[in-house]
Amino acid sequence: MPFTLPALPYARDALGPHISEETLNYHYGKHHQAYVDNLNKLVDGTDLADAGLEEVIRASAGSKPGVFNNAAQVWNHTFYWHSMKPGGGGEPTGAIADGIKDSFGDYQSFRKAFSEAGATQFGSGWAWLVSKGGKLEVRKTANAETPLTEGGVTPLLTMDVWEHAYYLDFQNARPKYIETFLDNLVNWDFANQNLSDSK
Ligand code: MN3
Repeated sequence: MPFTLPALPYARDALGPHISEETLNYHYGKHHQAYVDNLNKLVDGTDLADAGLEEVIRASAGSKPGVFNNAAQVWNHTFYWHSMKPGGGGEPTGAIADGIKDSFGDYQSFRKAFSEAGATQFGSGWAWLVSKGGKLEVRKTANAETPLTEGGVTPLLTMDVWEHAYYLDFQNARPKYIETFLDNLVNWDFANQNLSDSK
């Protein structure tokens, strides 16, 4: 079964004015689609052709970089689209709010750590909020790297900091994009759901 591009959880213009329809047309319609298409070409006729996406990611990590990069980017992007929602942003509620207080002290300390992870990821990559052993942690990963390959870690939320995620709307101002992600887009419902599923 070939991999397919998962549907966006909202319309391509729904994140405006923060992230434009034009960005979604390229980022979702071209980049994410290309990772799906490349992955299908790379696994066609191999023993991974019928494997699930997460299985392909784990099986190719460290051994088949072409397959890994495309498979992980398919997964990371789907996770990223769900990490945002129209009318999102602001301080979390529910179990995530309690977890952030418990693990970081307060929301502002989390915000600082997450923003720094995104801003200091040199070149392309991702910033993450993950759950590990009952604590919440912030991570940054390079290129297609994903916390999925790390045992005992549940990704809760991600932010794409590849230039293609923000260049059309923010040009080189990655910190402004990060601020916008946190203030106007982040989907805490999704993070709460992932935290709840991990227990
Ligand atoms: Mn991207």
